[in-house]
Amino acid sequence: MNTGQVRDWVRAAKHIAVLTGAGMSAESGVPTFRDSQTGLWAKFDPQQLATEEAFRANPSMVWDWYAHRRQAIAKVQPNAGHRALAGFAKRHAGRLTLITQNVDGLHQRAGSEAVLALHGNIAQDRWLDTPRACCNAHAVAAGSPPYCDRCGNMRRPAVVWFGEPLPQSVFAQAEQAAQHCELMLVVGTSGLVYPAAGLARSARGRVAIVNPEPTALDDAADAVLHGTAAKLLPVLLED
Ligand code: BJW
Repeated sequence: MNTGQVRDWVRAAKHIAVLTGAGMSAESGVPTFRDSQTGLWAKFDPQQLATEEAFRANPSMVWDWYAHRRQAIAKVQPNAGHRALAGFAKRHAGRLTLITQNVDGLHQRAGSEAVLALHGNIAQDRWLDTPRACCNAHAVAAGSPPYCDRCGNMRRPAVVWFGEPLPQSVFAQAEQAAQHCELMLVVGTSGLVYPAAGLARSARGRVAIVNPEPTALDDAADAVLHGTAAKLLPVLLED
């Protein structure tokens, strides 16, 4: 299947859902998770970093890892793929629903609105334990991580770790978009993490994958385009 065919599907579809993953931001300089040489987890076991259990066992190590990533993300810029998605949505109001697993905020910085961020936002924090009356912004003591100076409740990154539920209403909107779309573009994800990957499997319309490498979702796709997000999306989404 070639790029021209998928471009025709884009033009014909009344509603398009787009599911993005870490590869979407690779050309902005944000490392992916699972790429064997450069991925964030090439050197770490995800269960040692991206779980509540890991955070409770070693809060400063996990907090510092996120702090380092936050600083790196603040220095990068959206790429041509992020801009192509934002531009298409502006030119075609109501036709595109953007669902992302990414926590980097680059879609939003490119101008995409109403992004369905399944795995949260790395720039934000929340309380680890249900906040008590004493836990408020005035009582946060500096630390790694910061904590409530009355009860010790810690701040944690507002992202979704393994074993945690996705934000319910965000996921419900994503499911609805998958079930109503005529075309789903699946961009820059390995397709290994659920329930996000299940959205591609339950899409009502055609599914087209954009990825330089094979993915775990290729068997569910009507088209697999082997190329990068920043190169292919501007071509697929041009008028
Ligand atoms: C390019 C490119 C370029 C490179 N252009 N492309 C067994 C079966 C099924 C499910 C499970 C299971 N055992 C456990 C589960 C559940 C678990 C899961 O899915 N585990 C699997 C690993 C097996 N899922 C969960 O735990 C989820 N929660 C849940 O299920 O809750 C249930 C529940 C209900 C009620 C109460 C309680 C619980 C939560 C999942 C959370 C995922 N969180 C992370 C970390 C976020 C925070 C952080 O950033 O640190 O999200 S994990 C990590 O993976 C991150 C990503 O969003 C996610 C997906 O990764 P992604 O985006 O696909 O990246 P990569 O690196 O894998 O792939 C990059 C791709 O880009 C590659 O394909 C490259 O080729 C490509 N690429 N350059 C285009 N230029």
